[in-house]
Amino acid sequence: MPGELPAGLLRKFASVVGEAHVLTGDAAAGYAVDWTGGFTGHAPAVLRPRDTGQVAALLALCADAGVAVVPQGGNTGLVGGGVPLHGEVVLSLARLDRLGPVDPDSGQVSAGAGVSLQQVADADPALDLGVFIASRHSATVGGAVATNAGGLRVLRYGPMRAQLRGIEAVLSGGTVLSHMSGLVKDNTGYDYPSLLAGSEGTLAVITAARLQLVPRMAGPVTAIIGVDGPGEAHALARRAVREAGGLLSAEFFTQAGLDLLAEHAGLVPPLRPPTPAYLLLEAAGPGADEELARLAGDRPVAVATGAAERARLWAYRERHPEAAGFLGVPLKLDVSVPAAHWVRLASEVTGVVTGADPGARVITYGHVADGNLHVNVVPGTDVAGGSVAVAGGSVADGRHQDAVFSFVASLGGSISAEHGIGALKARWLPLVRSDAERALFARIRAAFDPAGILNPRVLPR
Ligand code: 2HG
Ligand code: ZN
Repeated sequence: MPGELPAGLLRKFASVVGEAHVLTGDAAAGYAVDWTGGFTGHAPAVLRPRDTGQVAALLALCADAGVAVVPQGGNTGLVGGGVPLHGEVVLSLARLDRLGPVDPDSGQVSAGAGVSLQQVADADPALDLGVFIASRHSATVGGAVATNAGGLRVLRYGPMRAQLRGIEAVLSGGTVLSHMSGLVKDNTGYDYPSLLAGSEGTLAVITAARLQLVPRMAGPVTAIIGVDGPGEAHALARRAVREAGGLLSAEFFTQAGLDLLAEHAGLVPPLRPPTPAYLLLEAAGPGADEELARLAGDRPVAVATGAAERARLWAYRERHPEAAGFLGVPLKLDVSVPAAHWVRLASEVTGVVTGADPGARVITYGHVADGNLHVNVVPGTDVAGGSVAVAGGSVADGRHQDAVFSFVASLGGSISAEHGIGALKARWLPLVRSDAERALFARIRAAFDPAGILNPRVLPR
């Protein structure tokens, strides 16, 4: 196996965390593959610290030995940024699972990196976490901050960065940075917690976050409205943003994805007869049900108010990340464009992909109101590399990314709306970030991680 570690270093790791928390061989294998199965690497060791002090001690050892480290949370990332594709040591933050009490005055809570997003959301019955993602039961605070996770309520509450009121993190040499007081107004220099949000494990290892909770919405109403395509979905979502004061979500999916979920996951379609596309709206507060009914007009619609029925409607959208996986190992491309171009993106991207690979299967869905579209691609079988992981970790041969990302860049968009750059998109960053920007990224990175050991293959160095 490449990159085996000296026995002396493994012993030093064990002296910090205990032998039971230095995993090697088969015990480490599960940490080396991502959720999609598209990225498989090898971890010479997985280290499972219990607290910030142990993280600091381990990082100091790694920096001394020049050993590269990939921090890992719930391993729900979709771009290969949290798995050891080049023989890095995995630093699992799962055991940093301390959730503090909710401060009733500020509505804030301090959470260890390994606390799941669902645990944070459940911390106080009157409050909620603004970030709501399908993987919330496994995704953890550290990873969600490190990738600046978005999700299903960004139009209302913003991404993870917007929930952040403080951070604790460890630099690669072992220095602990802590700024957790949670002040809303605090102009005392650089806002490095915000910089760590979206840094994909390249600047420091996040060990805890101070999070602002939001009031839990009473009486949410969920509706799935049948529409004739992206144009109608977008126009209706735009109206919903303007007219429905309590709007929480506006989500899009198509019959193609629904057909897969019906066939492979047994979901009974929400509307009969089926329509080409669907818009899921969720709103809360007084009059939400009337607002959604007015927006739906005479279109086909399914409406739910009770928890179980709402969960049933949400499943059509929340299970979409699984849909393409029933056909093969999917490439997960999460792109965004200015609002004015979203309809063009959603209407044309399938043709753009099949222009590059006629055998590809494409499932699109996403967050209409914030310009984000998920393009899940299962490459055709004749593509070199096919649907298996290749060296360096990216699935297929790059032609799908080339096609989609060039199209998105031509529309003034981003090649990552919410999942990050990771290994999947590293090659294409220059499409959307200038030489000057990437050079600045590298200088910021060198300032935080002079040893160059933190997730070295992700983002420019
Ligand atoms: C979602 O919106 C997630 O469901 C995952 O961002 C998207 O799997 C994907 O491509
Ligand atoms: Zn998403």
